[in-house]
Amino acid sequence: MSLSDSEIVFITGASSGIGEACAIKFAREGYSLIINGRRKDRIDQLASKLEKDYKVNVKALVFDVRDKESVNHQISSLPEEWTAIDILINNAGLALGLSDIHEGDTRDWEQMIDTNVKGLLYVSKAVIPKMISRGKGQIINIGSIAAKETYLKGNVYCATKHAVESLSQAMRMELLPHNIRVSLVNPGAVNTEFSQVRFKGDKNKAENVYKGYKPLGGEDIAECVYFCTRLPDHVNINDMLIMPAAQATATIFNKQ
Ligand code: NDP
Ligand code: 8X3
Repeated sequence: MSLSDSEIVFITGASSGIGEACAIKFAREGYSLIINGRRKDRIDQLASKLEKDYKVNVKALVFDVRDKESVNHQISSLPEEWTAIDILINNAGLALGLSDIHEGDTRDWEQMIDTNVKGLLYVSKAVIPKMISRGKGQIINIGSIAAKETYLKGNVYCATKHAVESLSQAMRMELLPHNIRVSLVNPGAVNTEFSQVRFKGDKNKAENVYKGYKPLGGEDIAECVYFCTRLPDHVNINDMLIMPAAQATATIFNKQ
């Protein structure tokens, strides 16, 4: 399908987990994709796979969402035919560490705040003007159960996701006159690279998070994100919370 005949979806953090699953879902449905992540090898590999398997148009954009200049440069340098972005999925994000606030590593705090909050803002600010000029668009922000609850030792990560919830509300209000729909999609436990990143490569700790119950997979969240985008134009999902059936709250699980 040519670029002008398909909608364009831009997914940040598509090199693994939920973002990658969204990329595969939207490619399967025939969308053109702009995929982002820092790991160039992963992003290039995914771009080739999507082009080959689904015969879709893919643009790989390797940048760090924390780097404002890079975000602006990469998005403003998109070839004209790639600039009409219909759907932005702000997914890039991470948790680092799990510790009481007085024992937290300030570098971890900075990276979480810079990625989950400031990165989301930089990308959104670079993409929204064209949506406004086209009079349409949709933004899906990936929040978390951590946007709804604060749990012990989750302090700064939870705060960043609460900020994502607040920013989603702000975007929904301020972009309303411009016909831009904004959804917040909040997953509970999803088995991705999330815990490997949080525990800095400690495999045992990471695997333990998903033991004794069936967690969500990235593809479960991709289905929900896709659902938000396929509703009629007069319908918007403001806020969605998706949990494994075996998880009631951020910390209460039915583990066998
Ligand atoms: P993964 O670690 O599998 O994926 C995270 C993605 O974000 C990767 O593609 C990573 O790519 C990208 N990323 C991280 N930092 C940056 C950065 N600075 N610039 C660009 N890309 C970046 O985890 P998930 O798929 O689980 O996480 C995706 C989102 O879902 C996050 O926002 C997370 O907070 C949220 N979430 C996850 C849950 C879970 O249980 N897994 C539950 C609720 C929400 P790269 O390293 O190549 O840059
Ligand atoms: C990721 C899920 O519960 O670790 O956002 O915060 S949790």
